[in-house]
Amino acid sequence: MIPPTHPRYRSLLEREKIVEGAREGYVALQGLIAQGRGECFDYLIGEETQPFAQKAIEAAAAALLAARHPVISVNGNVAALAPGDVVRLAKAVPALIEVNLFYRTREREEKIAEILRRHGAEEVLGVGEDASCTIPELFSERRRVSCRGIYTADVVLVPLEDGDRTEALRKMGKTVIAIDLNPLSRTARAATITIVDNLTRALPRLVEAVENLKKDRNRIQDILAKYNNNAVLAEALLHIKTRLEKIAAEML
Ligand code: PTJ
Repeated sequence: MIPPTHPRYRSLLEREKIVEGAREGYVALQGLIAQGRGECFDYLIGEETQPFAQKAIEAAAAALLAARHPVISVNGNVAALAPGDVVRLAKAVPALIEVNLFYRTREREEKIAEILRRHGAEEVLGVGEDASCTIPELFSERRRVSCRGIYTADVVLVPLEDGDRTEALRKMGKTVIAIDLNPLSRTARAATITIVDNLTRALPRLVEAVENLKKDRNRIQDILAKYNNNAVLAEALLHIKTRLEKIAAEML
């Protein structure tokens, strides 16, 4: 039991969720490593949603609402950390939900779909035979996708992703929204919109941004036209640099 008064309560709780998911067999063991890498970047960012992330969240909301066929891709870590927020977002947009795994097994797919259904998802794509379309030029198991989902989507939200698939989806002409705490990752650089934030903070804010923008749809095109992903990534790196310089100066 982690006491709620612990200064790193939230982070430790999230770590436990990932460990529990691995024990239950739906989080890949590599997901433990991914979580550790994320924690490290979260430390550097300051464990708070920063203005560059909020800017990307607004743009992501605009892209999702402007989409003809938006899909949210879910892997093991996302299912462990934020299944309820994924379903809330899917309902708010509305968007389809698809399970898409790097370390694919039928058992993991089914367990993840079951978790999403338990959190209110009506339909979960990408499980078993449903993943019968292929993303060209992609060689991992992620290449198999639902023909009704990611394959035909125009906008795909990929929280915690690998760079190869982001690049392959971009080559197919899709808008890719990534949530990745590492602003240097290939995913972060290849995505159309990168939210450099913890998925557990970003998703509730994204739901809120979608709800607000739905009431003011006239702003959608303007937000998208003004958005510059490279500038957002540069802001994230400069934020880390300035923050570290400040902390170092305080130590001297
Ligand atoms: O469930 P599967 O089989 O699809 O596998 C999922 C993982 C995450 C294991 C797989 O996609 C993978 O190996 O990912 P990577 O290459 O380790 O990349 C994960 C990225 O997510 C890294 O850049 C981390 O910094 C970032 N990350 C980790 N936890 C979070 C995060 N970003 C946002 N929020 C987090 N909580």
